[in-house]
Amino acid sequence: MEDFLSNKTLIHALKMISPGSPLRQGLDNILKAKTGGLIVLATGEEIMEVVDGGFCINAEYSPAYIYELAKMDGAIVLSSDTKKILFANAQLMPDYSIPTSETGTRHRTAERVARQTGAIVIAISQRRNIITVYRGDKKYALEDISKILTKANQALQTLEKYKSVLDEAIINLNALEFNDLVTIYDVAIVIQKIEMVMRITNIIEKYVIELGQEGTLVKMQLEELMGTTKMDQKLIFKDYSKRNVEMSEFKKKIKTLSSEDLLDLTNMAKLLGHSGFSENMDMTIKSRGYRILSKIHRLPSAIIENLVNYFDNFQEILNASIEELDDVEGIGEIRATYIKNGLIKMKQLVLLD
Ligand code: 3AT
Ligand code: 3AT
Ligand code: MN
Repeated sequence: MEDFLSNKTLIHALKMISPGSPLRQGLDNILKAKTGGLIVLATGEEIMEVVDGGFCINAEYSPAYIYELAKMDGAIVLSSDTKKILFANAQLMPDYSIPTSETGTRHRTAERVARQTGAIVIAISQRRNIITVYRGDKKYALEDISKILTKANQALQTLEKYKSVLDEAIINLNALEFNDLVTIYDVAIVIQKIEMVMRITNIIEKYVIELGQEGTLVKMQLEELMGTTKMDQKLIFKDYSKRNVEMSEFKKKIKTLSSEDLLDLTNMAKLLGHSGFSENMDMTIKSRGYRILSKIHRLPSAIIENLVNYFDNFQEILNASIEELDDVEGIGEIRATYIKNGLIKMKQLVLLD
């Protein structure tokens, strides 16, 4: 069931019924009243092919109305934006040849209607106290908010650990870059740690969606912990990848690595376009300078681009005189001095770390 996490359409459904939404309030009312319920979000006219009988309600949606209507047998049909109650006490008649793994008639019907129409269908079990969401051939049983919160907080703790390991690796990379001592190995470590942080972040983002309003704190902590990680990934890629590798390709491939393959640093080197032979991992490599230059306050990215293209690598930029910097397009004497001083100051700070 957990594979819903990779399913965009189900994520959209979960957003609609996340805590705080009017629909969720209605579902919680029905859950408490123990009447059970079967709710369909009508995608369009085609949903009417499986709806038979019932009352045409055509009223504004409210959590109280839907609770009253759930006392009746049958299904409730809502508009796809959940703003209107279209029908109640309706009989759903999906194609009975569609397979279903459920047992009770309510849940069998829900699964079949979802498969047949692609609509979001929600079954609230009368006795088992569970809300199940169906869409296409995916289904997901909503978990208790407190359980998800616990999981989210555990994941945040893991993220915190990963992030502090990443921070150390980046501090180390800073020092190596200023001293011209970077090896492919050092870059690979940072790339690996960033990916580990990204993976746990993705998990927490899914929890945040499911938590809705209850997830505000988790979301804030997540953003705080993530900091500039996404940007760092992009800049490190620009600093060290071979010219023939695209960032989009790199991102696609690193996401699909198994957790074992992620542990092998030679794979990180390969993803950047390097040979990845283990005997080459200690070879020194030069940064282009994007990442460090972007730390100079208010230096426009167009200027960074010109600098990187004019000089061969970051060491040359670092060692360039003000006059040499002045020769770069878009850089006059004032800006050249500003860049030079910025780099000197950063070098002092980095060597203190
Ligand atoms: P009550 O008057 O409420 O007992 P009803 O005609 O309103 O009967 P419900 O929709 O409440 O019927 O369904 C009650 C149960 O009957 C639910 C389900 O276990 C069983 N049931 C309904 N339709 C079928 C069916 N086609 N095949 C097997 N069991 C069915
Ligand atoms: P519970 O977990 O018992 O709530 P269930 O899947 O076991 O659900 P039941 O057979 O007990 O389902 O049926 C419960 C009610 O579900 C009966 C009826 O009000 C509604 N229901 C079942 N099938 C349909 C259908 N095809 N269309 C509309 N409502 C239905
Ligand atoms: Mn039942």
